[in-house]
Amino acid sequence: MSSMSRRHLMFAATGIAAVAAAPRLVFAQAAAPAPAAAPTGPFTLPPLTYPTNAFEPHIDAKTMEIHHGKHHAAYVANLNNVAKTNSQLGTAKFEDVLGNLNALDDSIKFTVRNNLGGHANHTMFWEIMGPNGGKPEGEVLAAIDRDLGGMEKFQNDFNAAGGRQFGSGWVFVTVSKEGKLAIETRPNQDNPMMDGRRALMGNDVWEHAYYLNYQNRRADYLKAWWNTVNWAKIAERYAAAKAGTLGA
Ligand code: MN3
Repeated sequence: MSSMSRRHLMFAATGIAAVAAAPRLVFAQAAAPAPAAAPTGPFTLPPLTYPTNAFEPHIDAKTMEIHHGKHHAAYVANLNNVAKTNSQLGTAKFEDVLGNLNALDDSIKFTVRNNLGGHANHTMFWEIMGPNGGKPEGEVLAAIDRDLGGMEKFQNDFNAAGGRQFGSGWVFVTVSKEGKLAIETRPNQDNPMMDGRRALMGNDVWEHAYYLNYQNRRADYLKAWWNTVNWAKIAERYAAAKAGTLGA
């Protein structure tokens, strides 16, 4: 990275005047894939708490290996690259950065949006999946019945929303501090935190999440994915949302 673009890499919030109108070339460089040797830094890839074949036949081991070990790892590596010259980024909470992207210098906004969004989304994604995930119970089940029309309608609506998402993106269930649930979709690696909301759970509908096994059959993947959901973890996240402590 040139010293010129390095000078662009600073938070506007530091009080140093942001450089206006960073050239598009800087955006393109910043969005490049991770280098072969991933840099170390404050961001780390959370390890999976289950083996990569835990969800077969619904999600194959190879997809899990590539999705976690390559795609998510690339977001982490890209963040560590940005953090070399923006150390504040490494210690900030997901929600404080993603909820305030306009505070970032233009030269890093695009990279942070995509890669911190991707890191947050995938951290949530691995967390809310698990083998023998059970069924929704208690407060979560009551909220699904109250806000989403019951489990069958919820799953149908969630799958339909994920199927409609054009191109790459996510389908989420958001949760308010009052515990109210809603389905929403987001393009690319955007996250509800960007609008001050929280994701209770979500499914990745990027082709990299399913293409090896399902090719163009996203609807089949969306249906099968429910077999991987860890409802005990979602209950924990629901409680955290109501306590105001739910991050990514
Ligand atoms: Mn993904």
